[in-house]
Amino acid sequence: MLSAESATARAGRGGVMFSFDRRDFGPEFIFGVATAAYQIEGGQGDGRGPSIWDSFSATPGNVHNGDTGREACDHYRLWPQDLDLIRDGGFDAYRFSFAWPRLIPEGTGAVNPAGLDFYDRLIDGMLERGIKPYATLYHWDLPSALQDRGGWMNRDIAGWFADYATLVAEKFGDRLHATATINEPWCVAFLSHYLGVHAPGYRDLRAAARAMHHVLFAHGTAVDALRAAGAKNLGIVLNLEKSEPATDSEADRDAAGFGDALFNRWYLGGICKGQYPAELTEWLAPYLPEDYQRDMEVVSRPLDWLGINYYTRGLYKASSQPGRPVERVEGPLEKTDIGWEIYPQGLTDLLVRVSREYTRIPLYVTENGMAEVEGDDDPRRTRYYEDHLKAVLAARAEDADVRGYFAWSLLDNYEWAEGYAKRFGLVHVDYATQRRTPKSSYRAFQGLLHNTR
Ligand code: IFM
Repeated sequence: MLSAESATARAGRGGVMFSFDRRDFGPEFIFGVATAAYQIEGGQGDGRGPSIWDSFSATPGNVHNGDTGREACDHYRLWPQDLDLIRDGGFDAYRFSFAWPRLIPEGTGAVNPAGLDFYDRLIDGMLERGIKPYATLYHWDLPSALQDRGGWMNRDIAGWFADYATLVAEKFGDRLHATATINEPWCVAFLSHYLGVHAPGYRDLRAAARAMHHVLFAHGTAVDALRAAGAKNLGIVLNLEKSEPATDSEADRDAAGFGDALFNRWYLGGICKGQYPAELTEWLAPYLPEDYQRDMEVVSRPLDWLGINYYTRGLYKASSQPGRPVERVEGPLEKTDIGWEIYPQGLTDLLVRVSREYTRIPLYVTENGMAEVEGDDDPRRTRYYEDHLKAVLAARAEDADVRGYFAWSLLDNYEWAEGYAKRFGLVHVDYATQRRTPKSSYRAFQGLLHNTR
């Protein structure tokens, strides 16, 4: 292991550098960056259909400052320079998402040729630069026409999603290194249908219960469709949080257990074991789709890898409000600019837990990163990455089979309900000019990865 001093000398640049060496992760370990279509693409003409985020963000009060993804980072036009940044940073892989409404504007039926052309160019551009494409089919931009038909609340979404998956596999499958079905099903279901924070903005337990099941049923159905069309290396990306009690009281420990079921075990249990946690099936019993159990074999289709997005922990206390099972409380640890506690140990704990209790398929950290105040010099972000990459090494030392790590995000981008106010990028984006400026955290990765691909 190199000292911080020698790593800095090796990179020959100023700023905070990583204290470890790429070789500590082994020759096969994948380093990548991640983004998502709605957060960076813009380019909403050219045959792209409307998505739920277009109307949700156009509705006053939903998004900070009324920001929308209309232009975002203009990646639709500027993708060549963005791929150059990935290559020049020394990254092996790029995790991106397809926009369903760009490929199939109404969600089902007619395909948009300009959408096919865009992703053709983008994927070929990655391959030309020696970057492995890691694709996600769904990162939250549901075609509005499907929301009109009930979206994730309608069981038919499994068929709509499978048809879309087939199109992607047929057009691009032979060039994709890996494909994930869904990004962060907890956000698709609970955050968007119970907490109302993301599109479509429901606050309704029945809507949430249905979405919680249908999103996983659609995932399994898409896995079947992708495999039937010859796609390889399939997975799903879960956002997991380490659940901890606010105090050592029995009530708070129970609350943390319930929070864990809601955030983690519903998805891990469904996908890896074909079983949802009993406390949730009891709580949601009046609202879950009838006979949901018949779908569990599809929900738990074998996968080739599992992606884990990790940002922080969840701290829980027993709820004082009737009908509300638990409450989250603010913790005392140092926080990022979006208010999330910085807790690298939680990443080690989750990776070890998943590999001991749920699955031995390869794990990837498919997102990790922090929001930081605007600026090109971001030593706190470099330290965040340093501590979380060490957490990955610690998990590997405990036999968790972690094969790769993707930083969120390549660029500052549209942070959903927070609009453009929260910046997660390794590269600064001036939204007025679309000028990209690498931050010192990007340079730290460059120092780590340069000339080692
Ligand atoms: O920006 C999001 C991303 O779309 C999904 N995972 C969490 C990130 C930060 O909030």
